[in-house]
Amino acid sequence: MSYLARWGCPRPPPCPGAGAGACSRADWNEDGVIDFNDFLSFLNAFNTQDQCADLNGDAVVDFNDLLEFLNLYNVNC
Ligand SMILES: [Ca+2]
Ligand SMILES: [Ca+2]
Repeated sequence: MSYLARWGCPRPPPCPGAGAGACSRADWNEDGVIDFNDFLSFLNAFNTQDQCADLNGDAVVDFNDLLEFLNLYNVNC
């Protein structure tokens, strides 16, 4: 499945946290460390309904994705 079909947005891949430097999807700024800056960056994407914030892949950005992020956030790199 293509990126566009998967995420339904014109933004090119990868989403934050999915790049080569990322240690987890929660490493939103891909600096190899999961910290509060990643949480703030994710919240920005979440608040703007950025499809990259759809972490559970159900095509909706909602509270379940925030919970999914918190699960990833609690896993140290
Ligand atoms: Ca980070
Ligand atoms: Ca979702």
